[in-house]
Amino acid sequence: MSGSLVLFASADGVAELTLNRPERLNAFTEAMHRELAAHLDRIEADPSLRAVLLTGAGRGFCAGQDLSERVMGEGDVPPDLGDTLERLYNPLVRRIRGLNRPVVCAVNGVAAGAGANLALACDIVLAARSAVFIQAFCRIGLIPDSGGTWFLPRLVGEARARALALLGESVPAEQAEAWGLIWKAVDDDRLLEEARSLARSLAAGPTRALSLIKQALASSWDNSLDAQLDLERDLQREAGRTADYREGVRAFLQKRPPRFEGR
Ligand code: T3D
Repeated sequence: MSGSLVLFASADGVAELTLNRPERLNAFTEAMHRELAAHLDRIEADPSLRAVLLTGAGRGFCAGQDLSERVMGEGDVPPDLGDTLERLYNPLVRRIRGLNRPVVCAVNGVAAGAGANLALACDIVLAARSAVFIQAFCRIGLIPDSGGTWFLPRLVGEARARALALLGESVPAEQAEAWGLIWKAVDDDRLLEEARSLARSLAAGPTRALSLIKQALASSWDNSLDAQLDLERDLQREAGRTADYREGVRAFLQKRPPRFEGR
């Protein structure tokens, strides 16, 4: 492991990133954003890292923006939060959504504010049964950011999205699973093991097809059925030209597990 505010480790094709300010429930500082961005640069540049696992150190996953960086005295000019979203949070969410390999999130404890929405930006979210998700923004006079107003209605529907955003109540992991906010709630002591095993199996998958799947799903919300059918045609054409597709068909016919190489 290296780094300090975000730990990086890799094994079996999986890059594991651990937000590491446990005494502040891994709340984001600018420095932590910078470290996370540098790790994502490194992952993007290394094709042998075929899946990413994101988690948090200690009892929380991430409590969103570190509010001690936002203290204002009477008469101070308020910080430009549009600027911090533009420079830090929005690029992070865009990178995770657009990363050409799957991202698994293991929510080990409370995920609040931008921390909750960072988790929702990942492709597959597992959460410890003791974890909770909080759209904490309205508690401090803000609106859900980092994609919250986009993810919530799409994942849980309009009625729940409105209540979650307007009330800022805690949603326990099992409720989050039942509502479709996340993939699965798992026993606390099994979380990392299950998330690692899932990430390893994704890392051994047909990486280019998995990336094309992400691309297709990302476009589906804005496309008509006609446009989406056209996109599926184009992306499937691309998938059909990969070595992994060739291997997948051969393995099926030879009744053996496929050995995908991510190309
Ligand atoms: O600003 C911009 O650039 C715009 C972008 C904004 C994005 C955002 O994320 S805005 C939302 C910011 N986050 C919050 O409002 C959540 C604040 N935290 C909480 O509400 C609670 O801590 C939790 C509900 C997450 C957890 O509660 P609990 O009781 O389990 O823990 P705690 O005792 O509140 O927190 C433990 C420690 O972490 C505590 O420090 P202490 O007293 O032990 O020295 C607490 O102050 C610290 N902590 C928790 N969250 C933050 C934090 N310190 C700084 N910033 C935090 N966000």
